[in-house]
Amino acid sequence: MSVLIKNGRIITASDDYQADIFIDKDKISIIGENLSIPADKIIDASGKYVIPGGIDPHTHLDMPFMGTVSSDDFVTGTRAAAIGGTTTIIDFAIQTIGHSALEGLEIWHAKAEGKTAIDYGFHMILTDTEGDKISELKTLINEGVTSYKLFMAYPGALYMDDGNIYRTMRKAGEHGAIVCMHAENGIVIDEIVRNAVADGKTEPKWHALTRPDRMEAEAVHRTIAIGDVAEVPVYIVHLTSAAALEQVAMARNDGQAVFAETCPQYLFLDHSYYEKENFEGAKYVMSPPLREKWNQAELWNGLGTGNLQVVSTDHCTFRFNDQKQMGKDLFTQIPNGAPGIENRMSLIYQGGVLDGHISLNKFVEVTSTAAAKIFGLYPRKGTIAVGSDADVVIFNPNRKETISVDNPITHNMNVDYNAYEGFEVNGVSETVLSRGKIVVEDNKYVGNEGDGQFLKRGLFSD
Ligand code: DUC
Ligand code: ZN
Ligand code: ZN
Repeated sequence: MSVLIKNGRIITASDDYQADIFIDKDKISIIGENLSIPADKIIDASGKYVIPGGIDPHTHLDMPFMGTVSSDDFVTGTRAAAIGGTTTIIDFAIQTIGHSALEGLEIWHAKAEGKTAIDYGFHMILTDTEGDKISELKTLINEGVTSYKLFMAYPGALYMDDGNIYRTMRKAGEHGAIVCMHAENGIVIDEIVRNAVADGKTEPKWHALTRPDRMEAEAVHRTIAIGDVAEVPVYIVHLTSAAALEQVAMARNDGQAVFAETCPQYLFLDHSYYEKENFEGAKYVMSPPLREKWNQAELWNGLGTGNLQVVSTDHCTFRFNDQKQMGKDLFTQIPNGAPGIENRMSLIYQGGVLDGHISLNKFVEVTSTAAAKIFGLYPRKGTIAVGSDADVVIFNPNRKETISVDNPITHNMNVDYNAYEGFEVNGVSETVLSRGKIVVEDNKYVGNEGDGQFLKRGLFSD
């Protein structure tokens, strides 16, 4: 199959120019002006942007968590991602405590293989690296799993203490890998939660009120300090607050290899959502929680200045009508997570570019290129260049949509609410190619289960 994309405006993290693209099988083969090459399919991209497919390096599909399983699996989640203009995800495989990480990886391969609409990689959530288990890091790297997520939150579940964090970081650093951190002080938070519950505070808003931003900033600081001593690059996932961002900015100023992502929910939603009536605040129960609105300007500024490099989603869906209801009587039982995989590109274009916070090039950088570079996928993914995978999005900047669970152009996720219900976006991914195959055409999914392939990723140090 060959595809010729004509008359588009090509935007990468560094360039902005008018040209045609010839795709031969799965790669970008020629980029030039006025190409007239016979092709199986010709797409007219006049008046549209031609951008690298989005990369969402933080998703939780088909994940067992808090007594249930996230409702989007690798079929529905990656299909929705494709419709929204994302052509690569990096999901999180989990090591169960007491078990081998390789066993966990095998389980996640079985969940995803032959199911996905787009390419995918895995980070590994490590919960236990004691004794011989630490040597599994080398095997994971050989398997193309070159980044690890550790948790300072969720004691008794995913939590790892500082000693284990240091040992794991040290080994990852020796191998040239990168460590991602869920940075919230779970020990202190659990104490605050116990006090709140004892005082009869049960509604969803107490989820947020028991997880102060100071406990995020403290954990970010600790991650950076331990990472420095362990000599490993660190990546703070789902950073939410100005206080936490300040810690990242200071470390980057000092020249330390520290990176961070934020997510649309922290850029667009805020603490007031927890006040919604009829238990609707539960839709926004996620960790870390939504913050006071004033933090949003600081996060946009962080993306603009480069102290934040990536916008991911932490897509982790639980239906409102049954799964979120598990916490009807007590906020600690509400499964943590919210949807976003399908709406990220349009939201960041609207809130970032059109509302004047970031340039078009920066939009491409934070939604695609930076994640490819940090997580060992560049230049195969994350740019439009000869030899790169033909993961290409034709993005219409003049198309207006209202995000809604009832709008099939904005909601194909397997969850019964949209966190951005009623938000207007001017700018939509219309046609999406994944390794040269058209998987979305005029906003309709036209691909097949299993089009996506597992990506063995390179090392950060490379
Ligand atoms: N936070 C969430 O809200 N859900 C999944 C895991 C996490 O860290
Ligand atoms: Zn997390
Ligand atoms: Zn997460």
